[in-house]
Amino acid sequence: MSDKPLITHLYTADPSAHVYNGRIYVYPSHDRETDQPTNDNGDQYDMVDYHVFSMDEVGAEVTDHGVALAVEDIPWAKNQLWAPDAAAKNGKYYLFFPARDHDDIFRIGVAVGDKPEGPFKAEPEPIKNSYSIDPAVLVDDDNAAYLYFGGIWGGQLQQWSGNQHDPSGEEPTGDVPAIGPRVAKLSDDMTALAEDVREIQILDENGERLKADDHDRRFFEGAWMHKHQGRYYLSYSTGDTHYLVYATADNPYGPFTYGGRILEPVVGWTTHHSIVEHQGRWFLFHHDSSLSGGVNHLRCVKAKEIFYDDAGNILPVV
Ligand code: FUB
Repeated sequence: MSDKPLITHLYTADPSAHVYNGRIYVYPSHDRETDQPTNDNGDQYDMVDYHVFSMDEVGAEVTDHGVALAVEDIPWAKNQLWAPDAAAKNGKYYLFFPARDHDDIFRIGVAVGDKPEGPFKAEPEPIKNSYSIDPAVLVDDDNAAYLYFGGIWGGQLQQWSGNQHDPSGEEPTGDVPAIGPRVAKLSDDMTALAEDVREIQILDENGERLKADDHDRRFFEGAWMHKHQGRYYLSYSTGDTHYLVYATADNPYGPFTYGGRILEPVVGWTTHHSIVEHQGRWFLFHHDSSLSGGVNHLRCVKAKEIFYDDAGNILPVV
């Protein structure tokens, strides 16, 4: 399978892929050149709108459906439209997205549309009690929907403990448990949380929580949830060690047990992905910075077929 970028007329990243009406839709971040400084806070990821893309299958022509949502149309958002996701339920389509609010706190918003490609109309306020970045939504087989989210460092998740905001919070170090991604069930209309936000536990092979110093395996950002043969797969980026990894559970809340690596580091600092089934084959959508010659905040979306072994382990992408 080709390793070429799927989209070359724009810089795109953080692809969330879904199949609607038999067609693959991709909801990425829209990277752009910026005067903002490059730092660990991620100021250089200075995005202002979202485009939606679609294709008949991986390798086919990609359609750019244009701007589906822009920061000026989101009353509560100030800047930094980071990694989005989409979900379909009750005949509507929902675009979930993070942005900084006017107090510079990352929150998660939702915008509603009638078609997979949008346009989407943003709710006037962020989702109440949401925080941090990188939303990913699973609509389960029983139609219950779960919002997964969170990202440390620039994504501010280390500032939230017990769902309370402490701006001085830092990533822990040592043998204490690493920070986990968050999950909450969504309301039936998909615009609110239906329960308190819970922290997800990711366990090692001995049933112990992954440690804060275990940077090769601990959660950093970019959670994605998919189901394969009835099992729940939480996959995510390890951030400063640049891996895409996964953990599995028998329910949407976990605890999840670490399973292994999916993708080794790519060109560029960030790595972020989604996993989707299309026509009986499984695909990893992800990004790297090859299109810009390695500029971290100017990325491009790619797709690769992935495979499971008989035990349900995801085989590392070669
Ligand atoms: O695209 C901005 C941020 O970079 C995303 O929210 C993170 O997951 C990382 O890919």
